[in-house]
Amino acid sequence: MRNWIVTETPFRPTQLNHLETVFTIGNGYLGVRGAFEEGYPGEQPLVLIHGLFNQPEGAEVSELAGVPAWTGLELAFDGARFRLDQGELLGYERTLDLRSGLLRRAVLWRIPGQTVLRLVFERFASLARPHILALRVQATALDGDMMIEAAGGLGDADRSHWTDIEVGRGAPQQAFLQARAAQSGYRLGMAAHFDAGPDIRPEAGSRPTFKFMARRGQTVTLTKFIAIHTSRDAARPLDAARAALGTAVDLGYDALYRESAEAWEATWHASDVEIEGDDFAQLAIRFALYHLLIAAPRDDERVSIGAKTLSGRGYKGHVFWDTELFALAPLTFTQPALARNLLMYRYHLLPGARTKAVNNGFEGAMYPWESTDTGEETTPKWGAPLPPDGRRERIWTGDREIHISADIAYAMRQYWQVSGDDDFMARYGAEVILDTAVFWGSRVEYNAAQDRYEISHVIGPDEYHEDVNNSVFTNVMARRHLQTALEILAWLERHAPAQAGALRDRLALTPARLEHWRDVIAKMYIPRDGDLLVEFDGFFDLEPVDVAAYWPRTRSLQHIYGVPATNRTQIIKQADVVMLMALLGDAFGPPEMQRANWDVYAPRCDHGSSLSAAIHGLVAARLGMSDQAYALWRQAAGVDLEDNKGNAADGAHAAAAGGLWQAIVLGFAGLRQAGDGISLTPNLPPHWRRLRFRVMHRGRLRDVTITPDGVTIA
Ligand code: IFM
Repeated sequence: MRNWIVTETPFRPTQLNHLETVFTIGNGYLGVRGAFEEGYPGEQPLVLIHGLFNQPEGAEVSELAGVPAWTGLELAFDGARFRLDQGELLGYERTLDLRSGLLRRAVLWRIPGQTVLRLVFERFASLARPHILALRVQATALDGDMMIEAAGGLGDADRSHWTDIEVGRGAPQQAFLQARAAQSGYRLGMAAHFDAGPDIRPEAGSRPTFKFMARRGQTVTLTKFIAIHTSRDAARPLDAARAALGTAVDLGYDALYRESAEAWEATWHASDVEIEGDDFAQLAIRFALYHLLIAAPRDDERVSIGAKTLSGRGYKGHVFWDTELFALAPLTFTQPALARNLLMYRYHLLPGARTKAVNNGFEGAMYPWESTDTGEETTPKWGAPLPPDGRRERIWTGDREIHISADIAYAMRQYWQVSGDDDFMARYGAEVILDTAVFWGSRVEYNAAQDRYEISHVIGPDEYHEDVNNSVFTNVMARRHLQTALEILAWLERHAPAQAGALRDRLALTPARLEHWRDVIAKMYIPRDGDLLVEFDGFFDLEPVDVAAYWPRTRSLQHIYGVPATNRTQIIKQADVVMLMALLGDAFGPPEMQRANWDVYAPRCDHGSSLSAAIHGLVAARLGMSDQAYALWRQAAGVDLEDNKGNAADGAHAAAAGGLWQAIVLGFAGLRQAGDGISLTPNLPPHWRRLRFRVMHRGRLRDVTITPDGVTIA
């Protein structure tokens, strides 16, 4: 079991916020940060629900509106308030069982000057019933009788987002809350049931409260059930929450837990990765997959995974390319239904992408760099005030980081190839790919002097360079996107001619437009110097910096140099040409060409973003550099578990998590699609004795085992 369990022992009060992220529970509908029931100063308790965006008064962009943090409990024993910094902490262990989604904390505590008490806290978000959460505390007085006082309600609504807040009580053990998001209008309904067992009657008060004696050696159990609905999923959220709560209370804690654990079992059956010979790697990949699986919407195709999942306020819950190019692949290959949901999110938000194109003077659909529930561009234009003078940096990504449209097309094509889901492609994917191709056709600039197409004033994945011409990543991806669009249109004409005809009319896919695409494909400028791709025009004229000399460091080089100075150097923020290598694989070029590009670009990379290390690891593994690949993978694995970038408190990094899976399966195992099947070219880290994973390919579950002696696919 040990490689399924993330453990904190002893108590680490200096890491409260980091560990709140680590110990997040969730179920694809919501996420609950691992703040403690009793509450401590500096904690960031937070419950986020997919899609519940709101732009509060004075805010530049909308953000996920946290709902009341229902996990709070006031506990007192023999009159002493339970707190880990009071009394005597005799033992402490907090564990997250990734296999079943159960967060548990066992504490041995001496009431100040009195009885020793054993407390076990547990909580889970039901994977079987996404609107239900449960929490249980079991308290045992070990060496004397004790008086227990316990109060637990729903928590307060954040008034910067919520208005028309109404709270109340139903049955004596119950509480409810309803509210409306002031600007977006989403309505919220929450219902709570808190009990201390059938024989203990609640006290009078504004929330469920109990006061009773427990005998020495007796274990008492306090249980809290929560139900949550919003107007995104129910016409009358509070009624729906109350009904769901009633069912949950009737079922009881144990049955709810069992059905949730069974749902987890089925999920892991498809998605687990087993590694023998490396306990850390084993735990780390499961931890990464757990965070992806609790973030991936299950029943809702109008939401997507934010860069920091539902486990923190980082990036305000906004959705980036992190989803399509990093987090999605593990789902595409192991949970295709969840991958489809995420791609449908982009389909549903096509109107927003069309508006962005029009607003920028282009045709077709241009996806926003940061996306919420509307599909509009929601990248803030200005960063947070910086010390010492409160200066704010202009954020250009929303204006210039346009490769996202090609990234979405890439992900849709990959999903289609892996799943064989023709229905998705014919009814939804084709429209997205074709209308974004229309965008590229209008965005490219024809350079008559050189008889070539160029794309100026963009930002590539390397965001340290904020206004470049001919980002090779962008140009190659745009060209590939246009090729995909032509392929898909041809396929659609054969497969669903009526659909093809309708799209041709609706998107104005005239012969002249298609001819223009062919011309762009033939004449797209790809900056290169022989085999070496040039990251963007003039990249090698910039100041070279020996990135390796700045090691060890805890800050990015941009932080050390400052933004404008970094812009003038060859320091690369994250995988850019190397990202292209990861995406294109053999299509990037022959192995010597890949190696030549790696040798130039990998040493220049600062890994200033959490997205970077795993992708470098993937490419290094494919190139046969397994030690280097493992070191990079290990770095990526520490982003959330070890907080090695210092920002895990803001939420788990979805992209790093997805990158870890990709590096293992597409890198170390060397999985490729070959014709209608899959092929493997393993290059495992030398100390891995066995790697096993499953992939769903064209509706068939393949069970892959790799050892130093060979590969089996069952
Ligand atoms: O999308 C990324 C970007 O590539 C680097 N900065 C953080 C964003 C969100 O994770």
